Amino acid sequence: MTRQIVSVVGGKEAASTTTYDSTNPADTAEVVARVGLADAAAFAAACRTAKEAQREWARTPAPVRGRVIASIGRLVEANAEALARLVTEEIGKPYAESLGEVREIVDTCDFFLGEGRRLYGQTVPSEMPDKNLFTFRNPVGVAAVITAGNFPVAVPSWYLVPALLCGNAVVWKPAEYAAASAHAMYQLFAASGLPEGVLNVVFADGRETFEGLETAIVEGTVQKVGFTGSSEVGRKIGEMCGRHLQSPCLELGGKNPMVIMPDADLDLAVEGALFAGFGTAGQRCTSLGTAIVHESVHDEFVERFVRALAEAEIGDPKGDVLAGPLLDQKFADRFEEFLTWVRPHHTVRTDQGRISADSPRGSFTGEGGIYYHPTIVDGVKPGDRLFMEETFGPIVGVTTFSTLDEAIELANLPGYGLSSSIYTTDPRSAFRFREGISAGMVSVNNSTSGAEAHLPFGGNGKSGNGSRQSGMWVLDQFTRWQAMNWDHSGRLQKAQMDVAEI
Ligand code: UN1
Repeated sequence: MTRQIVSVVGGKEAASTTTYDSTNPADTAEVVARVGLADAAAFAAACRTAKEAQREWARTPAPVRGRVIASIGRLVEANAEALARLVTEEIGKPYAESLGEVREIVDTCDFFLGEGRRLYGQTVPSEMPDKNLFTFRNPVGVAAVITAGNFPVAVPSWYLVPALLCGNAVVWKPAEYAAASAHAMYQLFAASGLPEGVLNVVFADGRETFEGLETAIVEGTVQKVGFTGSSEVGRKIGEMCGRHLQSPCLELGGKNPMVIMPDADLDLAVEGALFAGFGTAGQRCTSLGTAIVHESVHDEFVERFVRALAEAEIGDPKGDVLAGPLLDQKFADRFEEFLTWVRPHHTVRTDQGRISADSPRGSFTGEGGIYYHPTIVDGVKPGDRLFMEETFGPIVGVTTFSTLDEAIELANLPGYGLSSSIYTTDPRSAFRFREGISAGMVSVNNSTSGAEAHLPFGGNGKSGNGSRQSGMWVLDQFTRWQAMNWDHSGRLQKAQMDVAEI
């Protein structure tokens, strides 16, 4: 029976105005959930509810909030397989990756449960005697969190867990096409002892969300926006927040380069390129965009890469495959449009990923599932669309370079700056690359994707506004520093004016 799900605000099911069917991309005839969508007014109302609940939650001692985070982690862990199965069913992510994604929620909880006993402020020396200076981290208030569906549970947890730990309330708007996974995750969070209204989940389309969000910001209920999604929408959110003097946390697209040096272990590089380019059907924000290969190893690399891809299994995500279908038809439409542009411009070296027996599809479009042949496009040039734009699909460009400086310039050219990678056995090349690359994340002899949950995650340029998620760095997104001075001299001491002569 099809699940019926609706928004949950203040612990109660909230009204919807329209419905959306979230389908299984491996078999689009299967409706995974019928989702009630709320309108802009309902979104704004949810933010008011969150604001009410936030006051008490902020007064709950941080170590107690940490214990709630601990119990979220335990509950997610106990339900990991069921949640991973649902993720696979709803967005077509291979089961092993879905399980890894659920693991990432647990890792995030593990990290932040202890932060409840730290959340350190500082004591700072004063210019004057008999005066003490302190700093405190205060919660921002209500965070509106808007997330994509390619990581329907792990990436949301990067926002939800630290935001809640820091004493904020959250209104979470997940992607509609991943609504069932989001709803299941919400239920686990809600069952872990969070007071009602502290975490709310609202399903709504992009337009209603945007309108409701602006209302909430104007009304003063939302103080922080967290957004993971396309650079295009991120720019709109950034502009809107900027109008109201807010700085959002933006995690946007990527055109992540992989530089392959002449001294690289080529088999390792091929393995990394295969996973980074075609794992998750190329739909990670950290997926490989262009392999930038030294001219002396280009032919050998391409030959091995093409062979490895031809041997890879693409098919039923419940099985042991490199990739399943695309997430949702809207990404397939965009990807299709991209392929139409690519075909007349390039030699497509292969479109033959092996479609496994379980896979209902073998062609570019079609009935059944939204499966696409993965494609390697050799000979992309700086300035080409394929070189410059994020595709969010299973396609990787290859180009060549002769010096490392040239490779770094090519790697930075598209203007994104999320992840990057270099394959080399020379530490000097690795460190020179790290220094020159604009990306927030650099891998050496590893894939562009697969960041660990306690390092700063985020990008520059078209990949974000420099904000960082994960680890201790995200605390600066969900708290604001407050400075306090306490003068116990019994007289008015004036900073800058009462300082002893030097
Ligand atoms: C994303 O696609 O938005 O580093 C995040 C990685 C994952 C997260 C990707 N841990 O590939």
